[in-house]
Amino acid sequence: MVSSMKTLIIIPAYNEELTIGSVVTLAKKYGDVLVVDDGSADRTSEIARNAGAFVIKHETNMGKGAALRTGFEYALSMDYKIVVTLDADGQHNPDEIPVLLEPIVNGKADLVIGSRYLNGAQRSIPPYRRFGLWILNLGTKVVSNMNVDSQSGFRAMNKKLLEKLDLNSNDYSIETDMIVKARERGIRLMEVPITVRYDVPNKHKKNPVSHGLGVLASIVGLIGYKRPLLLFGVLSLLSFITSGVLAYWALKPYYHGGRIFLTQAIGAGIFAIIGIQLFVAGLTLNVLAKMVRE
Ligand SMILES: Nc1nc2c(ncn2[C@@H]2O[C@H](COP(=O)(O)OP(=O)(O)O)[C@@H](O)[C@H]2O)c(=O)[nH]1
Ligand SMILES: [Mg+2]
Repeated sequence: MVSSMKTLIIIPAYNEELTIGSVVTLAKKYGDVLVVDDGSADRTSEIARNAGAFVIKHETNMGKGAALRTGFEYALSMDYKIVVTLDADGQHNPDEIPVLLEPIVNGKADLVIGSRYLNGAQRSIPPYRRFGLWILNLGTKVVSNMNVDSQSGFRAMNKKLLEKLDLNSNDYSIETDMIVKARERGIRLMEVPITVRYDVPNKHKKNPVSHGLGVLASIVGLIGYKRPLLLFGVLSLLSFITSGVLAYWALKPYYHGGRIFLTQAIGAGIFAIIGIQLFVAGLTLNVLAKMVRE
């Protein structure tokens, strides 16, 4: 089944000369292919072009999110009805594109996410990555109420979604950004099972710690924006707990007939004040966030 609707397959690529050729060749069966070469220093552009892709090249490396946004702009300007995004490193299987297209073509969803959690494919994810993903998925759930494979870059979407979302992330946080904004704007979201390969030569461009922390920072930012009372409430609670521990420490000698530890007592006071301020900030921002939403 190949849809008759004009489909663009967008592949963000950064130094992927080893895999881009085969990914483009396989993807071509399902639509036009656009490779956004994000300032690669290798032959990604040349190979992609020879394999039959249209190539847009960023002069410098701007990040996966920026590359996808370049692709989305191109899709809108050329009036594509459907867009598929997939990774250039060979981790995704282009022959699964029809599975992602089906709900879009049949009008059942506006955004389809390829999920590693629906068919047990998550078992092939290395454990430390699985833990990181668990945290990012949880964070995404807190902001969007959607329990999905939030970091998967294998997705299909229709034109309506592209027109409605003004994405502004430049890095990997674009994946969460898209889910959160889709949810806000009443977009129908669905997941389908996909497989992911971990035996490819260049599967991760960034080290997992900075990659994960970068995405996490943006999710925490979103939590502060969407659910300020939760974020500030947790921080405030942590301050009060710290204050309690210090107070206990300060007062302990006093009950044994000695004098209180002054340093710990001052610390306890400071953390109590911080706790109160965080709580008040949370309440205030919560009211503001409500006002903005109404
Ligand atoms: N355009 C662009 N693509 C990137 C960049 N970093 C990674 N990618 C692409 O985004 C996809 C996923 O990146 P990858 O590092 O494999 O993510 P991971 O598998 O989740 O660790 C791949 O196709 C990369 O080529 C970047 O800075 N710019
Ligand atoms: Mg990868």
